[in-house]
Amino acid sequence: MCAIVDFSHCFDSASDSIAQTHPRGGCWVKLRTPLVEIWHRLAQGQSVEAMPRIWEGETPRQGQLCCEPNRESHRLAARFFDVAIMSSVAGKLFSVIAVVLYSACGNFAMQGQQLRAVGPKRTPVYTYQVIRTFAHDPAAFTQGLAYKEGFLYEGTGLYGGSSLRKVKLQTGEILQQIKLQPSFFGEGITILGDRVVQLTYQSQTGLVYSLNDFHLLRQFSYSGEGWGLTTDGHDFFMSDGTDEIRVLDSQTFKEKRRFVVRDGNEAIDRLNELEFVEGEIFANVWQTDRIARISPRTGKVVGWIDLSGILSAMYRTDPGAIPNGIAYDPVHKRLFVTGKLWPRLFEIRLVPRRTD
Ligand SMILES: [Ca+2]
Repeated sequence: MCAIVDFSHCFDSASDSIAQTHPRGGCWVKLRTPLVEIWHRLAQGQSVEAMPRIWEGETPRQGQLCCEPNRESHRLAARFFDVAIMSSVAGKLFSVIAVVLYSACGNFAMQGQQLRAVGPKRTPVYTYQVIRTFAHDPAAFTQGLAYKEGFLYEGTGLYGGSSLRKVKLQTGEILQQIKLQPSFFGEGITILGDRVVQLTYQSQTGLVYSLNDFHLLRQFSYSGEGWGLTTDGHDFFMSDGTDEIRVLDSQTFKEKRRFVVRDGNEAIDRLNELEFVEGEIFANVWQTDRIARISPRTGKVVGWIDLSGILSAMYRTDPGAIPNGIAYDPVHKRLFVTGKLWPRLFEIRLVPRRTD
């Protein structure tokens, strides 16, 4: 039977470790469906197994459910709705919904066996082990990161502050740098052969440089916004802030195809910085601590990486200081991650998360 439990003591916006500190080991679940729609579905007796997705460690917001992993099945059993909204004036309306939700919750719980039978298989979640840390320019608004032969290449954003850099991995020293013209907001970068390619946010302009001296070789155009960029050695793969990834011809920069990124039935949008890693595309998801591991063939999310807590909260006072930067050294199989305005860059090893 479902019960309302007050988790409000867990609400700590300064903490990234709610899931870890919660005495019952709960996890926060973000709903991709509006609360009212959930209510309708529950009222109609529909199952809700496809709605929750785990965002462990996130501070709960209005419209979220707090769930606990079912120890027997590792699936989710509904326990609670967001008590935060109950304390707000606007929460009065939601309180009414919540009562219905509470009533329906028992129904949900009774459907548990059915949900276990028909629910989607949970996508594997990985956490990380830090192998080494390196210095990173805390003023770099990182939008693109790549590695080649001992050096990092980094694209930074903001109007008037965008750049392309060559960085010494061991020290973070900027060895070479060009500034973009003030009308360009730099975005993702990638390296193919002797060229560096950099996207711009809303200027619909791509920039192609010589890797050796950052001499601008040419520009190209695309529709929509430019976010992340990577390559499999043949084509370019580009994100634009939506749930789609475009595949561009590496010579003409014309779009060859595009695909939607989905975790089960859920489209994953806000795909940001990209990196090809051992045949998969790793993608930062904007304003989260998560990296999606994506099949470039199907668009299917084959895993999640949770970077929660990798950078101490004391360095993340700026709301823009989110994870955004993935680079891979295929020779030594080293994975590097950093973020906007982060003073550290991390070499990490992925560790499957225990689901007990
Ligand atoms: Ca990258």
